[in-house]
Amino acid sequence: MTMSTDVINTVRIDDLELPALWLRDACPCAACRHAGSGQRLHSVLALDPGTTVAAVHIDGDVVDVTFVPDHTARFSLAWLRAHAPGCAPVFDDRSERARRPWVAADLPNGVPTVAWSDLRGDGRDPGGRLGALRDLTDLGVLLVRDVPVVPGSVLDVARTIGFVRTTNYGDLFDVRVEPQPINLAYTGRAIAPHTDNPYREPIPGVQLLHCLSSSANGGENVLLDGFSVAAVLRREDPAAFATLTTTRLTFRYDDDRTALRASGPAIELNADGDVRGIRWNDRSIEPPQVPVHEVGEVYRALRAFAAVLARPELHLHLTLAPGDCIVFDNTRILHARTAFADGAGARHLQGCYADLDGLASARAVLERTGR
Ligand code: OGA
Ligand code: NM2
Ligand code: ZN
Ligand code: ZN
Repeated sequence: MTMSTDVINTVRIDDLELPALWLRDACPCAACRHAGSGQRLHSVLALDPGTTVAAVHIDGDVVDVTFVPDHTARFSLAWLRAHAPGCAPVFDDRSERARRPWVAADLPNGVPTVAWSDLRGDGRDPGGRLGALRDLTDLGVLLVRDVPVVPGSVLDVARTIGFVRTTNYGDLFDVRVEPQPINLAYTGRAIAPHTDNPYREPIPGVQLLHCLSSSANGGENVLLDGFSVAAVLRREDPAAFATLTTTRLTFRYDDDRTALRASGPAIELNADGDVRGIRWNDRSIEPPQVPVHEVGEVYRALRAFAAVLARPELHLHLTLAPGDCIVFDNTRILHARTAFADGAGARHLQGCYADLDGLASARAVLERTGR
């Protein structure tokens, strides 16, 4: 089928509406886009705002478009359907809408689990790696089993899902009782549900904790889905929910060599009003810097959030054994641990951070190649 008129500003194919300027920008030819990376080879200034279409020819899945000024582009109709303006889903949507929020009862078998060899992609289950990356993305948690009980292995696990994010705590950090702790993590105290490093910008998107040895006496972990916590608050106390989405809280960490501060809402919304992130840590929150008449409501909302966090039905319990490594979305999942006292065995975890973009990329590459 060939359509030809003097000036076409918008191409219509069935229910698709494709503005000429948008089509010209999307041209995938080797003069417009670099073949290997898909990177655009010219600036937006090189796109003529007066671009129109002179002719469109459709043959099965192949759509040829001739532009004024002179250029021709060949598209796949399937690609146009998937990418047309207003039709494509947001690729990097990490909000509650694009995920699977859970409470403990939704995971009767506990945290989704993968063997270390399967996560690497050379184990017995050929679909293990993709399944694990999907679980980690959608549920926000993953337990990797049979990681060698060797210091530093946590970095190997991180490198199979992304890139290690070095911080003031190092490439990796040891979580165990220390004589001069620079963080409450390095004591035997209980730690309430929190996300790590809210005093940093950007906050590390992924956290890993690898168990090298466990204490016989306490030190159990709890995980909660912050998207579900926020949903409970939105339903039961909309005023507190609104306060926590609009109040900028400041978080702080200081030691001899370090002075970190960052601020943001405890519950972060995207432009559509969906929850996309949780920032919460009792240890590092500063007294709120808000107008005096708002102080009372902010504390009321903080208490309401903490009260939901304390609900047992949201708590997924797990006890890490040597060789277990939990991986979770640190912008969504809160983690906690009970107090412990080292006796016969001393509790020792090694942790590190990575970012969510690396995870999204690892998953997308697997989905693209089917391996
Ligand atoms: C932490 C932490 C968990 C644990 O160090 O931030 O949450 O199980 N540790 O010790
Ligand atoms: N550690 C374990 O964000 C935090 O301060 C939690 C982080 C010290 C790297 C602890
Ligand atoms: Zn082109
Ligand atoms: Zn922590």
